[in-house]
Amino acid sequence: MRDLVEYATRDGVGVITLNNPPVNALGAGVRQGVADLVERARADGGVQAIVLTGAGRCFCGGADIREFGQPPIPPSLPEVIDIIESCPKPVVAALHGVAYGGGFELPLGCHFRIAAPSARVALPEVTLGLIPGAGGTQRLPRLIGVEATVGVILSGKPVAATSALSMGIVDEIVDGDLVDAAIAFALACAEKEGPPIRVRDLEVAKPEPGFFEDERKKIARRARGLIAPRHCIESIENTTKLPFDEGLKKERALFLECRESEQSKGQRHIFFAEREAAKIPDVPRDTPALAIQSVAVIGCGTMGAGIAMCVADAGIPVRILETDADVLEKGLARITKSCEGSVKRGRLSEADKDACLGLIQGVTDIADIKDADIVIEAVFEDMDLKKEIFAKLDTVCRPGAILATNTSTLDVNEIAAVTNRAEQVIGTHFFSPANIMRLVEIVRGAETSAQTIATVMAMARRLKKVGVLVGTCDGFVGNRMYHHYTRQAHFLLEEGALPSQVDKVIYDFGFAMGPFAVGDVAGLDVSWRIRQRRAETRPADERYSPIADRLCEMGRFGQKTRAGWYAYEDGSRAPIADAVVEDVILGVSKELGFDRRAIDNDEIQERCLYTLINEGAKILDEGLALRSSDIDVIWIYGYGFPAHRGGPMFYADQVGLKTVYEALCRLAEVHGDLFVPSPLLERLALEAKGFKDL
Ligand code: 3H9
Repeated sequence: MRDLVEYATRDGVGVITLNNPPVNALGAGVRQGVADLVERARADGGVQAIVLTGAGRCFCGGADIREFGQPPIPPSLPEVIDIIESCPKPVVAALHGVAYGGGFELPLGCHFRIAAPSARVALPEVTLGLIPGAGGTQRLPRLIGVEATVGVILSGKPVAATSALSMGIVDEIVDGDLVDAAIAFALACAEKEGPPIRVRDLEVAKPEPGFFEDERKKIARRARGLIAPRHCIESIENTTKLPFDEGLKKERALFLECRESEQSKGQRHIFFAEREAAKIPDVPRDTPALAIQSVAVIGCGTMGAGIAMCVADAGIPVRILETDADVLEKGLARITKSCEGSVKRGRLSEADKDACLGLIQGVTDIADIKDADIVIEAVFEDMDLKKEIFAKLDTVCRPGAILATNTSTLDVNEIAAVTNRAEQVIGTHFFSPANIMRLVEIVRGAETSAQTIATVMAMARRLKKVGVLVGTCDGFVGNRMYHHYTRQAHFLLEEGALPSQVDKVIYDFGFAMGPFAVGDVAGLDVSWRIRQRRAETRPADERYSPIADRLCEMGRFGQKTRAGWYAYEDGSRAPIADAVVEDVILGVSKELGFDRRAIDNDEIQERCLYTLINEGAKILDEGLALRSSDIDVIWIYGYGFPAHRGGPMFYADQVGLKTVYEALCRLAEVHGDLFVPSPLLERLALEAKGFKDL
């Protein structure tokens, strides 16, 4: 059996190599291996110093997250780090690739750190609802100060080797063979007098008075309701109040509290769900993907421009086709402005902006996109228009090119049917703003080939997006569920609630905005058009709320008209409750014969979320999503479902499907068919199972 940790001696240096692919996670076997081998090197009179390094693509991706929630297996990571730190022989960590989480705390316990230029260190625990639990909050402040530590730990973002060097995190960056350099470095350290310096013994410089209070205020809104960021600050602050050992003990307690919290369970679920979404049973990982060297986007509206920007940002040349030269010019100007805005906000360097803009070319003749490897159509939601475009693309584009539609609701099969290459037609549903939002629903048509799917999934990864494969149906997974969620919100208005009350409940649940505020941002005319299209096929007896239509008929399209579900003052995005809207709502309630009543917040939350979950269950039953966790990923990355709740299906499992089922049955008795639990939900609830058991 392969050793999870390998050992060799070279020139009087014990070289300990983590060898647990793919990321050398610090599972029980690795921890035991490191502890044993440090003891072995310590006891070996022929060894003067120790090098700790990682085999493969990185030093270490941190604690093995899969072990959380399992009974603990000794030695713990803090124990292993203590063995390293108290070793009288110098221990040098040699870092390459990522050194994240526990994989960074381990080197912090070493006496020296050297790095290859590829090295990146981070403490991303907060993104998993955790605090660093193996000394990171206690050692890093001793090395770089509390201010810089707060930045590293609360952002969870990687620090590149050069910054790590200037911050004092690493002692040296080496080109050439990392282990050779580490051995030479270790031997030089061994020659120095006295025991090696331990990070734990360094003084912590006191920050300005009020520093921690300010940091707490800064995160108050962004991290509202979250345990981990507050615990991170508390633990870092402890370095200014407590001796090292006490601070470490407190850190462990805070870490364990986080680890057992529902919030961290939700965030850990999403970490794995995101990676699981890349696995498609009938599209094996080795399916050869086509090379994407050039992209064409059709339409230079908000979506087209956003898609083009993220394609160019990934270094791929992109042509945007817009037949109207004026519209094209305006679209390109918007792209330039948006890139300049990113420079101002520090998200993009001037050079990267120029490189990005240099890769975008506007064209007005369809013949100019004939050589593209993939064409992404992003014109507005009109089936006839899309069919016309795809028929033309099929004749113009080179054979083998993929034709993708950015439709958010329309039938990909119907679009594919107008081409002679249905196997190369696919949906790529980006979310707005496309250059920011991480989700792409990748919509598989009945004939879409495995190669087309593999190519588009790989392209999504290259664009730094999370691609989730879904089947074809009206609205696909996300918008189909969203429709049921917002529809419930509209019914609540008819029965007695107001937009601000519903939005507050959803905000308090953890969404950044409630459905009405979101509607105003997205533009109420967009969903109005969709409702008009659906009107022809809507069953006559289906409950339908006309409130949104009434607002649209009044020209209230949301923020862009400074009036929608709310009113907006000039230049402000702050929603203000509007008596006009209330009049419309009250009028509709009266027309429909509702006796308005006080609706409590629990009812709002249940009705909005449980109908969402119920629709998710139907989607699963129909095979339109591969797994419940894919639905969670879609909702976290596309609709702002709070990450610490793990997504709607995970949340349902946490609440208990029996509870969800019983609530839906109760609601169905009062409000009718819209709440009838899906057969899948019913079966799982009655079998005392969850979506996770599917
Ligand atoms: C921690 O350290 C707590 C400590 O403070 C205290 C402890 C006491 N565990 O992302 P990829 C798997 S908390 C288990 O596709 P990449 C991943 O699931 C941890 N598994 O590759 C995937 O499996 P599969 C703090 C892990 O090159 C495979 O590895 N650390 C772990 O794009 C490849 O992953 C973090 O938060 C793990 N820690 O990115 C870092 N990491 O092939 C989390 C990865 O079956 N990890 N896997 O789907 C990452 O950010 C990225 O995975 C990394 C590699 C950058 C490492």
